[in-house]
Order: sequence, then C-alpha cells, then structure tokens
Amino acid sequence: MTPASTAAAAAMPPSFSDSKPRASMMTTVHAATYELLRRHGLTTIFGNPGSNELPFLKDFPSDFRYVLGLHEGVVLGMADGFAQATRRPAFVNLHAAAGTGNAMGAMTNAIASHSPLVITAGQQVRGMIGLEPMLTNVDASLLPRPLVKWSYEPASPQDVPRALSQAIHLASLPPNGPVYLSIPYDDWDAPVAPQSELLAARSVGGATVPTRQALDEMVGQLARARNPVLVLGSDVDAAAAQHAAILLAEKQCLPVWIAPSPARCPFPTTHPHFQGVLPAGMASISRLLEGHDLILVMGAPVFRYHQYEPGRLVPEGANILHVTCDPQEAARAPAGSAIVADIRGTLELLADAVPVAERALPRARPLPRREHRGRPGALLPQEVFDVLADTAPADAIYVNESTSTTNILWERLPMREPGSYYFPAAGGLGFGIPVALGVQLACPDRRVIGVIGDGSANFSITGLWTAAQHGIPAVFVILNNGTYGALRWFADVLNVKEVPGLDVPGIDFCALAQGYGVRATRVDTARDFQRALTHALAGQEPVLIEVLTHAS
Ligand code: TZD
Ligand code: CA
Repeated sequence: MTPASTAAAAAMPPSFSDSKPRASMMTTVHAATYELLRRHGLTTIFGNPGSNELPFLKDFPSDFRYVLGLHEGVVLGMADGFAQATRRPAFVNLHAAAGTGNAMGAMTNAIASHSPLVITAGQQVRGMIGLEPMLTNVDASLLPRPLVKWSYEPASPQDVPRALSQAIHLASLPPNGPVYLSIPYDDWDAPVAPQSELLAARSVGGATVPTRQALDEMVGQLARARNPVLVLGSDVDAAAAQHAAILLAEKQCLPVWIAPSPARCPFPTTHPHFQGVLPAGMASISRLLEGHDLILVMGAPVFRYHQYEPGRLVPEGANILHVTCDPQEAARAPAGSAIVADIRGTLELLADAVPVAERALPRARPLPRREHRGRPGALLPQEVFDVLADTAPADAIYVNESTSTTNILWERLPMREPGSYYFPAAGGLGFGIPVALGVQLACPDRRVIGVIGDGSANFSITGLWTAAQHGIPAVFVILNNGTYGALRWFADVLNVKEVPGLDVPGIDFCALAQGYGVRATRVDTARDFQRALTHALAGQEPVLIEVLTHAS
C-alpha cells in the first residue's frame, strides 16, 4: 500500500463503512460454514482433497485440524472410528465422484453401525456441471444414496449453510448415520442468505422413550417369563448404556448374549452373566436359545446373520421383544414385537422399573484352556490372544479385523470398559487400520490395538502413513497366515472346492510399515510377541507387529 492510499483509507469517514451492507449479510458461505462447524465442535476434518475442494479448504482456520488420508477408504474409516468413539458426528471432505466412490465400501460399515458421519464432497462449478467436465460428480446425490440417510446437492450457494446444518442434525438424530452433501466449488465465495447466523444457534433433539403403557407391558412380560434371556447389540455401547444393561441383567438374573456379528462390545465379557456371542446363523441361534420363553433384544437388528442356515428363526415357544433405535431394523425383522426407542433411555427406565427377580443365577460360560500345543515357526491364533490378554492394559481398545479368529478373540480377550471393541458392522474390509487411528485420536488416554488379518490390512494399508505423520500411537498387530482364512472356512460351509484367489503369500508387512514411516517388527514365537508388544505399549508412537500365525 502506498503512503497516499494509506492516508486515503485513514481519511475515510466512519459513515462510509456504515453505508455498506451489514456485516452478517457480507459473510460468505465459506465463513458461515466454518462457523457452523465450529459451533458443532466439528473442527477435525478427515479428508483427501482435489481441485473441487481447494476453495473450501482455503485460508484454513488455525483452530481446525486436517487429517489427511491417502485413500478415501482410509479417510472414511478414520472418521468412522472417531465418530463411534466420541459418540458425536465426525466431518469428512472427499473429492467429488471418484473420491466418494473410493469411500463407499467404508460407508457400508458406517451405515450399519449407525455412525454419525457428515460426508461432504466437492463438485465442479455450477455453470459447467451439465457439460460433465473432468471431475464432475454426475448425479451427485444419487451416487452414495443407499449407504447414507440423506444425500443432497444444495440448489443454490445460499442453501449450503442450511443444508450443512440439516446434515449435521440428521446425522445425529436417531438412528444416527452417515449423510452426504455435494457442494460446487464456486459456492464458497458467495454471500450467505439473510439470517444464516440463526443456523449456528439451533439445537435439535430426538431421543424418545417408550410410553408408560409400553414400559409396563415390557416389565409385565419379564415378570411372566419363566426363563428370559437378554441379547445385547452394538447400539447399547453406542448409546453408552452398559451400566443400565448390567443393572437390568443383575436385577432380573438374566443370562446375557451378544447379538451376532457384533460391531461393538455392549457388555463386560468378564461379567458372570455373560454367555458369549451368538453365532450368525438362524439354526444355531435357535439351538443356543432353546428353552428361553422370552428373548429381549436391545440395540441390535434381529439378527445380523452371515452364513445361511435354514432353520427356526426363533426357538419353539419363545417370544422376541425387540428394542431398537432404528425404524428400519424394527420393521424388517422377521419375528417378534419391536419398539423403536432410545436405547439408553429405555434400558435405564426398564432397569429401574423391574423388581429383583427370584430366578436361578445363569451358569458361567466355560473359559477356554490355556495350554498350547505350540508348533514351530508361527503362533496359533489362541496364543496371540492369550498374550494380548496378559500384556495389554485392562482398558485397551481393540479394533478387530482378523476375520477367521473373531470367535477366539471373544473367548479369550477380557473387555470390561465401554468402548472397548470395534468391528466392521457390514463386514466390509479396509476398516481395521483407519478405524484404529480414528478411535485412538478420539481416546488419547487409552491404548488402541488393531488386530488385523494380513488380507484385511492391505485394503487400507496407506493408513499407516497417517499414523506416522500424526504420531497416532495405535499398535497394529498383523496376523500373517498368508491366506484369506475366513474364505477358506466359508468354502467349507458352502462345500465348494478348488476356488482360486484365496492365498496372499509374499507380503512383507515390516517393509510396508517402514515405507510409510511406522516402526515395525516381525515375530514368530509367543515370547517374542509378548516382548514386542510390551515394548510397543511402553512407547508413544505407532508400531506394527507382524505376527506369523498358523491358519485357525
Ligand atoms: N472385500 C471387502 C471390501 N470386504 C470383504 N468382506 C471381502 C472382500 C471378502 N472377505 C471376507 O469377507 S473375509 C476375507 C475376505 C477377502 C478374508 C480376510 O482375510 P484376513 O483374515 O487375512 O484379513 P483371516 O483371519 O485370514 O480370514
Ligand atoms: Ca489371513
């Protein structure tokens, strides 16, 4: 600025600025959006940028942090872990159609686990969308549609802050879940609509609890039941309602199962009422619950099956009473009566309303034997979990993506605290590494241990780079058995032979980790694993431990 222009500016009469439009009317969509995000505590942006996103990211405010993932599956997974562990919405920024497409595998898990994700993607400039230039998101709102609760491209720049406000509220209204907004990149400098500042002050609540009559009916059904059982799902943990589940189980002397294919741990596995995780097949579930006349299912779909096992949906003479936060889950269940309600509110009311029952205490679940036959050159999966049980802190958080060893994990790992376990709710792989990072960012006072198969790890291996760059101290235990173990098991279930593409030999995970800047070590005995794990847990940086394992 020349001295003359400085003088001219200084000489401007005060009335000059008064004659401008009012400050709020001059606010840009960009400024209003960051203010809205700030008000909602969404100051961490998980993203991978492209040309369409640069105008959104310009002048990045210093009170925000950007967590870069090198692939959008990693970006979405990190946000998913962060949202689940904080039990709050997380913000994602993807690149248009290609970036959204890369993230969609991870969205299958996010919608199934009711993760509140506010997913945004940049779009080409409004004036060119119809010409389908490079990096256009053609039919943007259609692209992720089955995997989000709501998908939208604002009809004008002025609609962007309002649409974002709608997205944040929808993501965190029950059932929580991902939402998607596509935003053309010429919207950011546009002025906002009048009174946009009212958006940031809004609050929208949605928890509903059963009516007095419905609650009395539930209490009555429990009182009349001869042999009731409690089946708890992931949403009990998502709702931070473990304490109420424990109280209900103890007052009513209920045996407690975890619903099939759990994505979280809703009940302490060390509790004497805990019976285990139900298998993911109709016939097996009915066999295990045989003899119960009331099956009270809280916070799970009825049920998340995997293998097709034709058989009874419900054991003979049993009734299902199902409480879920998700109307879709309630409506699609094949049997039982369902109530759509807030899981924590309902559990607390119910636990309070029921009397102390005079039933026999449930039998304790048998614990697995600890002796290992021990074969040279590699560990048995059970040895891996016994070392983890002996060595990890009592409040460790496990992110499990070792598919063929999941049953062994549930038998052997003690998980006492809420928020101790995460697994891909829809079975989509690529979850483990990024979700471990997101959970570790959300819970700096606890240690996250990713237990990840060699097959699964490769779907999002680039997450190791983010771990190194941000110094996120998760420990990655890679179980390297050289194969897609779960698919070998499934081939047996289906009785199919000679299937190609099931082995993944020749991958050096230590070299991969070091290439991305993460310290790594390879072990093939329980002793060395224990030593490596102890060392990793003593430090404060990410470490990868490649454990050679026998197929289970
Ligand atoms: N691709 C994606 C995105 N999700 C999937 N679920 C699969 C493929 C299919 N799949 C499974 O369902 S389990 C599995 C595959 C490939 C094998 C995983 O192998 P792993 O673990 O090494 O991680 P195990 O313990 O050897 O099974
Ligand atoms: Ca494997």
